[in-house]
Parts: sequence; C-alpha cells; structure tokens
Amino acid sequence: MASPIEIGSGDRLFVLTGAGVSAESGLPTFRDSNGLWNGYRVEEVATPEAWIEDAEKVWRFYSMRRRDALNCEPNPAHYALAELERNVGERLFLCTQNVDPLHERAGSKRLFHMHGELFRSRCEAECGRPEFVDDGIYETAAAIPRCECGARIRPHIVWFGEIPLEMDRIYAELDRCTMLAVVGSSGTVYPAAGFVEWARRSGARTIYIGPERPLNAVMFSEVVLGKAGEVLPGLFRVSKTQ
Ligand code: BV8
Ligand code: ZN
Repeated sequence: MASPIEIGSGDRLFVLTGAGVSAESGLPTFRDSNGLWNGYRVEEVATPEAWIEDAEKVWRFYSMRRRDALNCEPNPAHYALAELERNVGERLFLCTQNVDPLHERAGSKRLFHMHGELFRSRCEAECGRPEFVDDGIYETAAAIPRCECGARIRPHIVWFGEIPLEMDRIYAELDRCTMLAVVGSSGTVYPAAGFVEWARRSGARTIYIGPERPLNAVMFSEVVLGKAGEVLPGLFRVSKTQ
C-alpha cells in the first residue's frame, strides 16, 4: 500500500489524468490497444487530414467510442478524485486528456477536458456557432449533421496536430500548483506529457500513479506503481487544519 500523500492547507493540486484512469471501467487505452482501436489506427483517424479525406470513417470511429462510453461506469479512481475535490475544493484543478464523461459521472465538477469531449460536437467551419451537447451516432456520410451555415458538424475533439483547449489556463494552474499528480498516462502525447517538467520548474512536487513507469518517469519526484482504482482511494490525506 503506497504511503499516503499529505495535502496541507497551503497546497494547490493539479491532477492530470490519461486513458489509464478509465482502464478499470473497461475503456481501452491507446497504448494497450497499441494505437489500434477496434481496427482504427488512432493517429490515422484522430486527425484533421482524416476528417477532410473521410469524414464518414471519423464519425464511425467516434460513434463507436460514444457507444463504448455509454456502456461503462466510473471506477474507484474516478470516485476518489471526486472525493478529493469535495475535500480541497478550489485548490484542486483536474485536467483530463480523456474525452469520456466518467469523471463527471463520478461527481467531479472542477474538471477540464483539454482534448475535448466525446459527447459534444461543433461546426467544422467555426462559423461562430458554439459547441453543443450531442450523443448522436452517425455512421454514413448522409447521416452527418449540417450546421445552419451549411458546413458539416464534427466531433468537439482535439485531434493530433490541433491545439489543445485553454492552454493558457492550464499553464497558469501549473504555475501555481504545489503538487502535480499524473494518473494513468504513458507520457507519449505532448503538450500534456510536458506538464510534469513545467510543474517541476515552478517547484511543485510531482507524482506519477500507474501500473508501469511512463516514458517521462524520470521527471517525477515520485512514482507510485499500481492501478489507479486500487491506489487512488485513500492515497491523498487532506489535513484538517484549513
Ligand atoms: C499539439 C483526443 C501544438 C482524440 C488526443 C508530428 C505531427 C503532428 C503532431 C506531432 C508530431 N509529433 C509530435 C506531435 C505533437 C502531437 C504528439 O504528441 N504526437 C505523439 C503521437 C508523438 N501532439 C499533438 O498533436 C497535440 N497538439 O501538439 O499542438 C501545440 C502544443 C502546445 C501548445 C500549442 C500548440 C494534440 C494532441 C491531442 C490528440 N488527441 N485525444 C481521441 O481521444 O480520439 S490524444 C490521446 O492520446 C489522449 O487524449 C491522450 O492524450 C493520448 C493517449 O495518452 P494516454 O492518455 O497517456 O493513454 P495511453 O494509452 O498512451 O497510456 C495509458 C497509460 O495508462 C499507460 O501508461 C498505462 O500504463 C496506464 N494504465 C493502464 N491501466 C491503468 C493505467 N493507469 C492507471 N490505472 C490503470 N488501471
Ligand atoms: Zn457553422
């Protein structure tokens, strides 16, 4: 059992989660499916080029992901992070690379999806229409919805080669955190994989939690090896002196 991590009244926590936090809920990770997701190569389908070339294939991929996400439940790791938020409130910033809604379903509120969200869509032409909640399943070109402006509706997802959302806010939170915990991320994809270096530079304590050492393991002051659903419950001990 990992020794508990004390959270003092002056601590500000930045938690970054990756696909590993949803693994015990039954959602495949990118690595474990070695980039193959039910036959799709993620780098080939999660890109603006794929969208231009074959929007129908992209929507089939995300429709499958929507189905997968509807058929699974949050696991103890998601619940532990929602509990942590109840204990430390606005001193926690939970940033996820995941597009699934499991953190929300476990009760997390102070949550940000830096790579977008599976159940939101937007206009491909950025005509000004804001992104919107959408749980549609679109598996043919004819089924792809149109915006009032005539352009096609696309997933509100950050693809490879696109800029993650609200990076300024993320870097501001990294600057002021005293502790960065990364849960279930292989450290393959940037800029998320570089957050640990950013946090170290501002003097934060950096902890990795997952069953295997990530590619950027050397950047962490501590590595807690284990499954998130087993390690996270009880890992953080919030000091009562507020
Ligand atoms: C950007 C949404 C500039 C999509 C995602 C060449 C050409 C073009 C770009 C690049 C290039 N070379 C590098 C780049 C940059 C590129 C990149 O990093 N590519 C990689 C492949 C090298 N990055 C980008 O394009 C990003 N944009 O760089 O813009 C910029 C930068 C900064 C500032 C301004 C501008 C955009 C990247 C976003 C892509 N979209 N998601 C979708 O979901 O369909 S990324 C997607 O893959 C995920 O969101 C996540 O970020 C990433 C997968 O990583 P992980 O979450 O870590 O998952 P993984 O499977 O890898 O690891 C799982 C881990 O869990 C493992 O370590 C495992 O041990 C662990 N685990 C398993 N079980 C458990 C567990 N842990 C705990 N408990 C368990 N039970
Ligand atoms: Zn439009």
